[in-house]
Amino acid sequence: MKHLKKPHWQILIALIAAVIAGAWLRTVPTESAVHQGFITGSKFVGDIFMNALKMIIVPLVVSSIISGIGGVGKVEGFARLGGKTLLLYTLSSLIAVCIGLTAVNTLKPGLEDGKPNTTIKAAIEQEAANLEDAGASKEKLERVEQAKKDGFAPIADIFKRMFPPNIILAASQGQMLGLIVFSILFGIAMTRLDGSMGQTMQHVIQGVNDIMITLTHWVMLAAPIGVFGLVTPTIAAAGGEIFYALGRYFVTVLAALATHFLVAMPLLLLLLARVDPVRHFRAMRDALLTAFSTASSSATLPVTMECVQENAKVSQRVSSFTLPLGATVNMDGTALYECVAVMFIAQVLGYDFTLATQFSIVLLALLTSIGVAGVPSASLVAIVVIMQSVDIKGAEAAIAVLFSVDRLLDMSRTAVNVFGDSCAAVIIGKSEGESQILKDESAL
Ligand code: DAS
Repeated sequence: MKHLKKPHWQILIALIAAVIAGAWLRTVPTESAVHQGFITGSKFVGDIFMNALKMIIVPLVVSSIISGIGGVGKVEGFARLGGKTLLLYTLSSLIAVCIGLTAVNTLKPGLEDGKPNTTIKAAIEQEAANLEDAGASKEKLERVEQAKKDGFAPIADIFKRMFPPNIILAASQGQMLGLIVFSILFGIAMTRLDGSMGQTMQHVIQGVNDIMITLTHWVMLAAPIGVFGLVTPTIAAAGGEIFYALGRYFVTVLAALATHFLVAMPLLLLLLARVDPVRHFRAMRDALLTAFSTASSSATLPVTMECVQENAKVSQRVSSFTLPLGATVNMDGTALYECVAVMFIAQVLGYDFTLATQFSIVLLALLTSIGVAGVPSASLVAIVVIMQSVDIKGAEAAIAVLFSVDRLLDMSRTAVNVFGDSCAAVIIGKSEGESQILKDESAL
């Protein structure tokens, strides 16, 4: 029973319970009081858990980056860290997109006997026909528009977001990039304080960070209940018919994500960090389960930082820089997903893309994944941008169809996003000579 003390076992049991409860709810009439009560209660609990995670993000990330950079000290050390991080993020995302492109060209989920899948084509045309109707697709389009506002920023905006005019507003809007840049600049300036003032500031900031880590532990105590509340409504709502038609698409995305998660990233860990990938999977269990349950890299960030620092033993100096940046701009699972989704829709609508067009989709998936926010379903908007860039007509209608089965895929790709960030932290930590990484068996 000692295992049950470890959060990941409790979260795993909560996930299984949520799947069972969700499946049972699908047999209960949706208008019944039982169904309504159960869903309302689950969403209430799930929202509170998500809010509690989000509540600690800003003070944790800001204090962690500032005190982490205080530890780096010299600017050149920091420039080296930054260069390695960006190089590694680009490499891992590129590998992910290539895996996605290979999978969608091999499995061809958008084709049936070599021809465009008529069921899905009809669903997209139906959505397109509904566009002027105030019905379902309008509401879905509004969700896409909302996601555009919250979840995706074109590349040009990325650089503008790095220097927000109001840092408090950026914090309140969860604009992590501006916060990260501000924290880095603040940390570097703090290292220039002389003598006792500099040390006092470093102690204060480190103290705030330690307090925030304690709060993260407290929030994670509620993880099993929160996870149950988040996942049950998802399982209960998952529509059957559209799932069947999109089955091969679903399998293609999951197969590609699994390849990146179980093959590509472990290989990078072995080749670049010479660490045992199994030990890293064990270290990251809580964060992976939280990412899967919340479908939000940002909300999971406090848990990711806790797992990387306390289980994998990567220094705060490295993890406090690489992880918040990764949760914002490094999304391997998302980049892979965008590539598969765009190619899938192109297959369904009968487009036959040349290698050059497919290469541009790879590049666009890589670049747009930088702008995707770490919130649920944020990448759907990036997919619209890519489709419009390669002249696929009816992108919004296609998204509205994908939206209906997106949640479970979003949960999966978010877990891959978080795992990719954690692998980068380990690889960079090892390259910085941190020999204690993944050595402490008791922490796994
Ligand atoms: N859900 C997003 C995240 O939090 C990723 C996505 O929408 O693709 O990472």
